[in-house]
Order: sequence, then C-alpha cells, then structure tokens
Amino acid sequence: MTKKLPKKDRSAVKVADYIVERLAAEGIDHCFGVAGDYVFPICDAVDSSAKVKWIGCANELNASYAADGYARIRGAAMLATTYGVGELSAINGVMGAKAERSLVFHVVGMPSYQNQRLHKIAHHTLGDGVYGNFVELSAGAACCHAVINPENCVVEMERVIAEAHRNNQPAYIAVPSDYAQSPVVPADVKPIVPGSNQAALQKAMSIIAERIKKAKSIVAFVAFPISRLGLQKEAKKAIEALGCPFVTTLMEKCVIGEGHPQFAGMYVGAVSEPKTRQIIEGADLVLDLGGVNLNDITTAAYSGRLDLSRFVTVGLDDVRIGDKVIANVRLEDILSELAKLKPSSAPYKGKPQKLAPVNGKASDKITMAALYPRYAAFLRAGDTVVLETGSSSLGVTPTILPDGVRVEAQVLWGSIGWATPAAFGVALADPSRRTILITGEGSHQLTANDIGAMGRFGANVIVFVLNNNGYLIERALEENPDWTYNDLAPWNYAELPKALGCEDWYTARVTTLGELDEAMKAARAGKTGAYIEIIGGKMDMPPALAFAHGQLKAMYGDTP
Ligand SMILES: Cc1ncc(C[n+]2csc(CCOP(=O)(O)OP(=O)(O)O)c2C)c(N)n1
Ligand SMILES: [Mg+2]
Repeated sequence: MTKKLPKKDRSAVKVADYIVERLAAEGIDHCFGVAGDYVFPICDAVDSSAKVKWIGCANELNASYAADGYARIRGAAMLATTYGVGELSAINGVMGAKAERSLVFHVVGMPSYQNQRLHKIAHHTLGDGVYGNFVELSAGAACCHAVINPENCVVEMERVIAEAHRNNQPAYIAVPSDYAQSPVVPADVKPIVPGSNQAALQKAMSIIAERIKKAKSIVAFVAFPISRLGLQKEAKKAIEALGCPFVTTLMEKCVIGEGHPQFAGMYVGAVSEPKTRQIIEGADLVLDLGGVNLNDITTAAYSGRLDLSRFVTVGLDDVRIGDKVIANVRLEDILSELAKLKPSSAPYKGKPQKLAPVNGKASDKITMAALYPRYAAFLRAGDTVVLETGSSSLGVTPTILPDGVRVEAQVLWGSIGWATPAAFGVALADPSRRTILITGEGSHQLTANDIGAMGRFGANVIVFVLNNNGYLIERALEENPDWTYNDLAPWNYAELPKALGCEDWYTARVTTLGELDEAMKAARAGKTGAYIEIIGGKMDMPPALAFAHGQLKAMYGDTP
C-alpha cells in the first residue's frame, strides 16, 4: 500500500478534511457510522470527499461491527461516531476489534474546544461540565489515541496510524467540533512505515534456523493475525519452503485452503483428529506464525497437552523463544526469510480432505446432520463466509470447506450480533467476492436492522438464518435446557428484508431439505441479496456442541 500525505496545500486544509483524506490514503474508501451534531464536521468531510463514502448504519454498535468486517478484508476501516452516546455504543465492537486484531480508526466528534474550556453544561454529557469522562473509556478499546487540535493534527495522525499498524488494533481519534473546522497547521512529517530492526531480524532468524535444523519434527500454526494482516500468501510460501505440516485453530478456519497437501487438520485440543493432535502435541518445534490464541474455545475447554517450551512464537512485532524475546522484528519479514529456506526432506503430505457427502431426502425435516454438509456443497471458491457465534459456528468450523472459501468469525470476543453487520462490511470491502452470512436467529435479533443498510448500499449478501426456537448453544451449555431466558420473541424472519427496504431480495422460509436445496440454488443464481430462514429443531445440535455439553465442569470449573 502506498502511503502519501494529502497533496493539497496543507495550510488551507481543514482538520476534518485532513483526517478523512489521510485515512483514505490507508486504502479506506468507506466510513461507517451514525451522524450527530458534534461529529458533523467529520460527516461533512466524508460526504464531500471524492474518496470516502459515508455508510450510515442503524446504530453505532452495528457500525463498529461493520468496520471490523471491512478492516479484516481491507487492512483498515474508518468508523465515525458522536460524543458520548455514539462512541459508547460502539465500544463493544471496537473492543472486539482490539481483541481480534482488526484495525478500526474510530473518529469521534467532541463538543467544541470553546465550550469545553468554559465547562459549559451540554447534551451527551453527565451535566458536570467535564469533557474527559469518555476519552479514557473509548481509548481503552483502542491501542492508541489522540485528541486532535490544528497544531498537533499532522504529527498525531502519523503517530496513531503507525502505532495502530504496529499492533493491528484500533486507534481512537477524538476531535473537538470547532478544531475540526479550523485549518491544519502544517508540519513536516512523513508517514512511519513499521519495519524490522535488521540486526534483530538476523538474530531471530539464526535462532529459528538453528531450531529448525535440530528439530526432528516441525509443525506450523498459522495464526489469525496472518489473515488480519493479509499475509496468507506469504505464510503459504513460508510453509511450502519449510515443507512441514501446518494446522489451524477455530480462529483460522480456511486461512490457507484446507485442500493444501501440507494441511494436517484443525487443532481443537482433545477433540482434534488423533493424527492432528499427535502432530502438534508431539512436535519438537512448533512454529507459531502470528501468535495463536489458546483460549477455552480453541482448546475445547483446555483439553489436550501443548508444551509451550517447544514453541517459537512470531508475533506482529517480536519473536518469542522460551523466555527470550527479540523485539522489533516484523511478522512479514520473518515470513519472507522463512520462504528462502530449503526443506531438508520431502514435504509433509497429509490425507486429502474430502467434503462430507450430502444426505437426506427432499421431504425430510432439516437436521443439523444434513445442514452442514449442504453448506459445504453450496460454498465455492470466491465466497467469504461470515460466521456468527452460536451453534452454527460449532457446526461450520469442523466441516471441511472447498479451497478458495474465506471464513471470518469472532471466536475470541464472541459478541453475538457481530456477524450480520460484519458481513455488510465484508461485502462492501470486496464486492468481487460473494459474501455469505451464517447466523442463528437469536444473534441476528441484536443487529438485524442493518439488513436494511445492505439493501440500501447494494451489498448483495446471501443470508442464512437458523431458526431453532431460541439460544441453542446456551441450552446446550447448561444442565437445564428449558430456562425461559433462552427463549426468544418469535419473529417472522423471512419477512425482514421486505420490511427493511430490500424490495428485490430473494427470500424463503424453509422447513424441508428439498426446500432448502431449492432456496440455495435460487440464492446462488440471483444477483441480488438473498435471505433464507432455516427451521431447525430446538435441541438439534452439531456434534462439537454435544461434546461441549458433556464437558461443562471442565469448561467452567467445578462448583467450589
Ligand atoms: C453480546 C452477547 N450477549 C450474550 C452472549 C451470550 N450468548 C452466546 S451464544 C448466545 C445465543 C446464540 O443463539 P442463536 O444465535 O440463536 O444461535 P443458536 O445457538 O441457537 O444456533 C448467547 C445469548 C454473547 N456471546 N454476546
Ligand atoms: Mg437459535
């Protein structure tokens, strides 16, 4: 990505225009948000920019999720919200982007500097004349922040942009509304491009090469930051040069095609295929490319036995080998060094992964045993699946999918409702691919209103909503499946697109496999968005969830 400061005579550029143009130079051409008076100068700058289009969302939480989805594809996204009420509604989504390393620039319009200076009592405040109440909260959801004024604008923008890239996490940029309309004071600053310290890079590589030489068995984890940084091809080259098997966790579904001969399966602790488990748990050297996240979900309730002393972890900006950390080494540089290595033996060749056969008769009710192989058969190269937390994610992730399918999920943060707006952001970020949303109906109820934004902005997502009469995953994660708090208002889901203005969308409500097959065919053939409500059984769950149901004590700890 080429990075250039906006070319115009900077003395004449207003702060708000400068911020928008500078973010456009990061490859951003959409701004997600909700307007409000304090953020008007930013909204105006976007609306009058030739490069960035305003994408109004139904609320700020949705906008933050959409920005996260967009950033996962484009490398960065812009989110604009108003002071207090707007930014606080976005915090969950921005914090999720921080947890999952997605780079969202959160630009917030503050009350004017003049009113702040006079401690005026204003709307969207606590009525105390204090203007620092929310900066710390929003900044906590980011890896860096700046409160902009005309003098610091140029320098601060470069600082937060560089720091956000260094961590690939959100940056919070707050701008008082009067400053936003003032001319920027020019400063002679160049964009800072994160790069490795060459001596540190050589040192790290010589230790890694030595470990590789000594190891009897090597395996690579391709961790989620690889896709957030868009380094899939570089990681593939490194693995091909190493010749070793590679594995993923639930967080990296399809990061490199599952049909790749060196793919040794998905590691899910004790629930992994025995061969996958043996490869990773028995390896002398685990090359962790990107920094894998071994949480309760990815390790199936901390099952399995990983010896972390055998790990070499290549983070975004450092390499960790045991208790030694080599700082200022970029992941992309290590990958390109690894790609120069020659394998000492023939590359690993795993068992080819086949798609599960499609089963069931046309008149059968839709079971989970029949649904997941159908998703696999439906998906094809060029599709991006956005997968919601819930029983669907535990059904789709263990299912082998065709090469060329990309999957985005929020496994670690796991905030339900994320996937619907995230799919909107993903679809706008790359219209050359088909975006497929797979969600449960309970999660969908949180953010379904942005189906309207999909229609408005021509994001032709294919939406699958599994309607299983409540929060199935929660029913399964409890001894008693019938608590009323896992029940839902019974919406007529398939009628939502029409009510939300998506007049030309294909919609269907399907209860049998035959109807599902028909609907899938029609959705694929259509050029518009599509919305398919799938009626599933109240307690019909995929095997991974049934397994978790038997592991409740290991997951949550025993009663003290
Ligand atoms: C914001 C948020 N609130 C609550 C939860 C807890 N939670 C996790 S999954 C889930 C229910 C998901 O239900 P649904 O989308 O219908 O999927 P199903 O498991 O029924 O297929 C809930 C409430 C959460 N993860 N995030
Ligand atoms: Mg449900």
